[in-house]
Amino acid sequence: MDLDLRNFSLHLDENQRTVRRLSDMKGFYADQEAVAQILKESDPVIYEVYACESEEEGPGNLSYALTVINPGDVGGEYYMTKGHFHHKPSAELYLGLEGEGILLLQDREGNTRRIPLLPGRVSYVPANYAHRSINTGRSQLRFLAIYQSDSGHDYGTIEKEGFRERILVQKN
Ligand code: S6P
Ligand code: ZN
Repeated sequence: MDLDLRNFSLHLDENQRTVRRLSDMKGFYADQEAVAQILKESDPVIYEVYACESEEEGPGNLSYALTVINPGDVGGEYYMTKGHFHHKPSAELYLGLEGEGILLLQDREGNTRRIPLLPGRVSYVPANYAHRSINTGRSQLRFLAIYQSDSGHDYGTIEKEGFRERILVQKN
């Protein structure tokens, strides 16, 4: 993946792509009737991740990944990532590239915080916080994440316990 911020061109490598469809994350959404209804017709791509492992492996090295979240909602709950803790407490930087969204943080006690994910803005994920990204806009949300290569990803805790906050489409 090459990233040219001056021209805002992104060259994505299909070999590094992970696709998350609704069927991969059914239980993450609150409205199970809406999930079932959508899946009767189609299985939309919620987000994609293009991950780059570092050239050097082991403690002290960095990895980075580009995430693309499509616009949309499931029963009024915006498209979002699964969210995870890092096994090894380690911070992470997010750089917003396109679109608008929210970075939802939650500590081990369940306290939450919302941070804007916007183009050109660097958002900080402190160590020991679960983090989930939510696309609250009408276009794709794209951001680059930079993290320690040996962070490790714990998805099980969030899959089981969820986040205490849900980001819902505002009804006018
Ligand atoms: C990795 C970093 C991101 C996420 C990506 C997808 O530490 O936080 O690259 O992996 O945004 O989210 P998730 O929760 O499916 O890994
Ligand atoms: Zn992370």
